[in-house]
Amino acid sequence: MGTSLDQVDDLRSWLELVNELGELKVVEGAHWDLEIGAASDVNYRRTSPSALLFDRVVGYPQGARVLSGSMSNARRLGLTLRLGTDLDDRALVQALRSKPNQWIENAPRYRARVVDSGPVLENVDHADAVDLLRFPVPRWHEGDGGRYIGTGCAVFTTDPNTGEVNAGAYRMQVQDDGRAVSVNIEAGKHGAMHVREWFAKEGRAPVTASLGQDPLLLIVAGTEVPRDLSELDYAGAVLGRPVDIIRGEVTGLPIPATAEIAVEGWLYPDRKADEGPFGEWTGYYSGGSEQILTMDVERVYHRNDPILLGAPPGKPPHDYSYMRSVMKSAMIHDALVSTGLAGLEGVWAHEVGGGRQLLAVSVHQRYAGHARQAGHLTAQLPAAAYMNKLVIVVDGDVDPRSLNDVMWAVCTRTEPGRDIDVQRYTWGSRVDPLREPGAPPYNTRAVIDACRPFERLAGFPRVAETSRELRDRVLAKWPDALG
Ligand SMILES: Cc1cc2nc3c(=O)[nH]c(=O)nc-3n(C[C@H](O)[C@H](O)[C@H](O)COP(=O)(O)O)c2cc1C
Ligand SMILES: [Mn+2]
Repeated sequence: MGTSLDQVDDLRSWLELVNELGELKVVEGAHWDLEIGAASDVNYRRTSPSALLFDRVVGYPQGARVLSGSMSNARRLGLTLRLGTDLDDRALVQALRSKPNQWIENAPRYRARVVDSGPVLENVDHADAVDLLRFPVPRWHEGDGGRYIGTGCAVFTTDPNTGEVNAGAYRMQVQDDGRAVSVNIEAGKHGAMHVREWFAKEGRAPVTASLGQDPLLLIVAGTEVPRDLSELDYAGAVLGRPVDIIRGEVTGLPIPATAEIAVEGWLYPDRKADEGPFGEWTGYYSGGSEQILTMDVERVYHRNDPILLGAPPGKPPHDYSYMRSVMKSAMIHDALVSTGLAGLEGVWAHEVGGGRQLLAVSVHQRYAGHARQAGHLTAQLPAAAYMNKLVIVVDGDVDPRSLNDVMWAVCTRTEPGRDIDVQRYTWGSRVDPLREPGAPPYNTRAVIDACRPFERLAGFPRVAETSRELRDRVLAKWPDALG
């Protein structure tokens, strides 16, 4: 007993702490084919889901494990971000205020540290011995076209000119009976730019990927960190100490020294395989099946009894929708403050929109045009632009985190003929279920002004709700009936 937060330096110590806090459930005897995925999905829909650790997976030895739901509540997300072990929703959002900006600023002081060895080197398989299906790789959703070993993963690439390292969470499907793996990087993502630059310069692109690690590395890899910054250094800033890495034998690219499982190889422009369909974060099998860059795995590194970190998306809430909401909300809030926008009360990136499609921004209106400015700025912030669909601007008296209150504001303060602006040819995605097959991934988006008209602020009808004082008085009077 008694793992402390600053002792957490890999997935094992993370699991120990999470277990001590009563936040972990072990599930034995599940099948890799759909049962791990379905049990995980049922779990996400509970209030405050536990983390699930699958052991004794059918057909696999005890110890070969899969973890899901790692960060599906405030307490585990808060501890993963090293903010504390007892945070609830509100306290987590409070604790995160201005943190993303600080982490960006501090990252250069915590550059990843190269070490000679680490637990990930306990087992090293060379090309001819590679078999990714030696791990209990799930087929997560019923419509999936294969087994995905990379969901909660961090894929490492470099800039061929500067050597700058990027880490992105890009899904990886097992190919060729376990000898190869496809890496699905959407256009516009940093990893895609690196790969393109390597192809142009050297005709191939080196890649390493960690498939189980401290979930902090999944957060930083899966979140839009600015381009000129390595996510490893950003993670170092969160930790307050550098991340230890080893260098891959074949490519020299980084691998977290305490990773559970890692792979290494080269991508070639013409080495592709059929990938997908896969249940996406939009809640659809919307990407279909396409030819995707695939790497023949040169090395597999893994710890003894390795743990695969699963983070499958799907119809929200899904594995990382809560993490996405909290991180996006904090980063967009910070970015909006950085624009100099006045009167910002709060931002929330709602889970129903996968943390991207539906953003609510609350402002105290100071001048005519302020509300629209807040909305249009938000819709195009680098932290928010990808796949946004709706930005709803509400007054400072409306809680942006309450879908009920936000939609009440839309119902009562939006005049649709006047208050909905549409932006066209904006940054969409291949996985948008509305995209016509073959069409470029643009989308359109609406900025919904759900604020009282500025010129009517003073005279707008009063809200008919119980005041805080009166509420507290009746709560104190009848605690049993109302508390
Ligand atoms: C669990 C998880 C899975 C993801 N899967 C993909 C994916 O398959 N392809 C993709 O382009 N982005 C995916 N993303 C989103 C990217 O990881 C995210 O946009 C990240 O910012 C990319 O890193 P980059 O900004 O350095 O490119 C995923 C995110 C998470 C958290
Ligand atoms: Mn990046």
